[in-house]
Amino acid sequence: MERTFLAIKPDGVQRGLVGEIVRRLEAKGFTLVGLKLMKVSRELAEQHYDVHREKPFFPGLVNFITSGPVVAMVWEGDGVVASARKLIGATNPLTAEPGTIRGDYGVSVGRNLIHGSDAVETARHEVSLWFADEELVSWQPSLTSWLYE
Ligand code: D4T
Repeated sequence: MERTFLAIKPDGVQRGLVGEIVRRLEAKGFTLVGLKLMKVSRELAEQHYDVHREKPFFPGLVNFITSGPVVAMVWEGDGVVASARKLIGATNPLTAEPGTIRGDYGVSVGRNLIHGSDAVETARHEVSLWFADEELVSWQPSLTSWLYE
């Protein structure tokens, strides 16, 4: 089953949106297989955002993601990588569609509430960067036959 890495950023935690964001993913039908509240180290932040290292917003991004608690999560389900990106919405919350997390709750690209892996390969890399194998729980939700044909 496909897995993705999602992280509620410090703005999402500070604004009390952890429950609402988790609720949306659960209600959609995805399965939570890993979750932890953590203070992100500068080293992990720089590794996670390595592709943006040369961008002008990189230092601000690293400062922001290390500035407060982050809720790191792994979710599982058919097509979860692309679908979670749709639930999250466009990078800039001002242009994100209403009904998406960023579209409903954000106004600024530097405070866009949540990260989601952008491809299946990236998800594999990010899950292993943020979680040890023993922190992930494989389980079969009893609702499966009501979610999948
Ligand atoms: P993440 O990686 O946080 O899920 O965001 P996206 O996948 O939607 O967008 P991204 O990789 O292009 O950007 C990563 C991260 O950088 C912040 N950012 C981005 C910023 O602060 N200023 C900017 O101009 C851009 C483009 C927001 C998300």
